[in-house]
Amino acid sequence: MNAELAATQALLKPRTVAAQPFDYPFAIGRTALVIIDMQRDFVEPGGFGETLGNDVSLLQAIVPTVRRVLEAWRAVGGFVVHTRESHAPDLSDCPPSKRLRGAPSLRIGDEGPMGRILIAGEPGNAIIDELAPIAGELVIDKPGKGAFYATGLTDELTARGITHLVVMGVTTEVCVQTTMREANDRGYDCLLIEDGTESYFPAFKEATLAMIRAQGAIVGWTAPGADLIAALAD
Ligand code: C5J
Repeated sequence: MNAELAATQALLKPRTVAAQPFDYPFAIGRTALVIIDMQRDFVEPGGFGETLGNDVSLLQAIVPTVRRVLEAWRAVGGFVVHTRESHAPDLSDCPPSKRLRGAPSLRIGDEGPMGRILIAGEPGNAIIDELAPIAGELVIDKPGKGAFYATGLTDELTARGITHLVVMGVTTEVCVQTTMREANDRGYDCLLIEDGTESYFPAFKEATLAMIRAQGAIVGWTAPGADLIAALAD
């Protein structure tokens, strides 16, 4: 068998992850790894999240796992999508309903410790260095919490024949959960990596994991990152 044929067969080989509420079937070549909003302003000390009084060490703790899964996924030639919660500098894509809620002391578009909050191109809006996108990976700037709303994500996935999403990132109950629900309604089978997602509120993370896999995977599946990596080595 020539090398090209062997690589194609590996990408299309049926695999399973030991997941909850039952095994998650997937093929690497039909699956995108989607990393939600691992941005400096949410994750790093001194950013937007910490300024609002959140303990960012909770979010920082998942970075090694997210990186391990990302590196394993890159090593097998899987497709990667990174998202950033990000608005245009003139805020034309930020409805007042979004801007006016939250902490009145620091709103989207205000000058924060790492530049204007959630504005494209500002230092705090960047993905953290440890998880920086590389050539060939897709970066989606999203004005909503979900990665499908007002973005080209559906077209990008359809063009690549993607039917399954493996999801990591922050925060579990906001942008991660919203993206999984949007994806589920669009027909994607989604697996959430349990130790590759985090919330500023641990109880919200646990509740989200339980909601996702309830009622026979009503939104999707959950599994530890090590179990996905084991499935890639099969
Ligand atoms: C995300 C947020 N990324 N919590 N945003 O979850 O506002």
